[in-house]
Amino acid sequence: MRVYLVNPSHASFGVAVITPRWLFVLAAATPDRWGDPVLCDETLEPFDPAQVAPGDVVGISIHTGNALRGYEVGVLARARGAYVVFGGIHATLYPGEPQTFGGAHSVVRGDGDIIWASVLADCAAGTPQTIYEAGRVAGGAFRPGRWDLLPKNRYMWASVQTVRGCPKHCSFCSVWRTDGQTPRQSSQDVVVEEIVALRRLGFRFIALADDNFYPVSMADLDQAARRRDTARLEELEALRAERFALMERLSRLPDDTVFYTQITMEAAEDPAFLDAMRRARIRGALVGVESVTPEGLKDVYKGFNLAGEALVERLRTFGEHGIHVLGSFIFGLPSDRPHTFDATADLAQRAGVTFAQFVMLTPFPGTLDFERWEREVAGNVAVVNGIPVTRHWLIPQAKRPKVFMPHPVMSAEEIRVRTQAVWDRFYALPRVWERSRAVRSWKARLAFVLISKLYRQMYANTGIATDSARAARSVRIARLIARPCRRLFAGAPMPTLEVPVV
Ligand code: B12
Ligand code: SF4
Repeated sequence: MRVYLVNPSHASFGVAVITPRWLFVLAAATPDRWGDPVLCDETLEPFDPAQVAPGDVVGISIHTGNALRGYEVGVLARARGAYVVFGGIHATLYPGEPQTFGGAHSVVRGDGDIIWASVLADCAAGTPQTIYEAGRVAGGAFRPGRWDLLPKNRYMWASVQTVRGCPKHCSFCSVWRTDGQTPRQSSQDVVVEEIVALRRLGFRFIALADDNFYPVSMADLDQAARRRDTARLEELEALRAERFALMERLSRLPDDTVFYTQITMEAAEDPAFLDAMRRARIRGALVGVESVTPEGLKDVYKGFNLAGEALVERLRTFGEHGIHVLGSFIFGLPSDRPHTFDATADLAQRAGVTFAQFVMLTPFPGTLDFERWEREVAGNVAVVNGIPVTRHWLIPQAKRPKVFMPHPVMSAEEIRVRTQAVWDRFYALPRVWERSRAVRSWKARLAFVLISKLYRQMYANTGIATDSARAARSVRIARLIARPCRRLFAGAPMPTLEVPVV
């Protein structure tokens, strides 16, 4: 019995930005008795079903955006006589779909780290269960990835996870519901050993695939203190202390290592935390700014963020401590108006964010926004190819409409055009060149420009373009830029690197 793990994608670039972590984690969860699993990341090249033999197991991971391609792969694999098992966030939210559309024998809901061995044993015995309720694995039980199975020279960044779950409850995000609101922190030994394994292979750039790298804020500590909840206070302080301890250990890794994470802007309230990040070489972070107005923040239940000038100050604080911000902004919030677009573009510039992404408010399954939207359109839902748009991910890619939250005063097209204009403005060459001052050498500035352009092509044009010609052109351009970009990220392998002693 051979084990295949497939990361579905309808577009292949030959080179990818970040390693899909689940592939390497599930590979590590595959017991030795089944041999090394065959890994296929379709963002590199399409899966070839001809290699699958009857009785093999094909594990497929789906998020909402790639679910339909995942179902195609499942059907092809099942036709070859394989056992087909789905997992990932979308399968967790809609466990019935893979059976209906993807030829699934089984669906795993939740974390696969521990249950995968039982799933494989059941398949080998010919008795796969329809559903496996795997739930949330404790932080100490997270598996490190099998990086020895990584294909050479294909990825720019590797991904390591230090914490799963987020205590917030933003309306557009499903993380707090699927991964939970209790942060689960990975063992520091596992994290450091994984990074050393990656550094030995020549990875200098590592994305920390965390939901929120700052899981305990001062407000959380104050609240526990006010309530005289000693147990809670101790628990939060321990979580926080662990973060500092992890960062201290990361700071002992080779000087040229660069980390990038996702974090709430609350982190800038604590200069000691930002300094620890800088020492740990966490050089950049995606910060969910979402909106520049208090009304917008209220719309998405993100009142803990700042707005206006206080926001500019807070974002600048990251830069002052040597941490580059990738600001993530959402357009199409109920309180947004036409002037919000320019105000946001101006603020992003003034706040000195190094990169920015401007997304349109999208009802992602599993979120509060999705539930509200599904309720509101019930009984009057548009249908494409016989499929209601509330299940838009099942509509073939070529006909799939972009689905955005309806807005009280602007049409989706108006929001799209204005959003595209903000991307154009932020990533205009003179502005990118101006921002590239954030790095020192000419080589680094050139790399900065290339990466800005790649980011824009891979993200903005393919993500929000409506016409397929523009999206196809973006894929071609991204493919061209991707190869030279990968070389810019590669470091010299350090095969003899030791795990730093505690
Ligand atoms: C890191 C990350 C990214 C990175 C890297 C992506 C990559 N190449 O890996 C970047 C920044 C590029 C990214 C981009 C996007 N992301 Co993202 N991302 C994440 C994040 C924070 C962590 C993912 C991760 O690596 N986790 C670590 C691995 C080990 O966990 P895992 O994938 O969940 O796998 C475990 C289980 O699910 C299960 N499992 C998974 N697959 C399988 C398969 C089988 C067979 C089995 C048995 C088990 C199993 O076992 C695994 C081990 O426990 C998640 C949040 C989250 N909590 O999942 C969002 C998340 C996946 N992203 C999300 C979104 C929306 C996006 C974007 C669409 C954003 C945008 N607006 O454009 C893009 C899409 C990119 C793309 N085309 O794939 C959403 C997905 C929502 C949904 N319903 O699909 C999430 C959940 C965040 C959110 N806010 O809700 N993302
Ligand atoms: S802070 Fe980030 S990860 Fe946490 S719920 Fe909000 S959007 Fe999701």
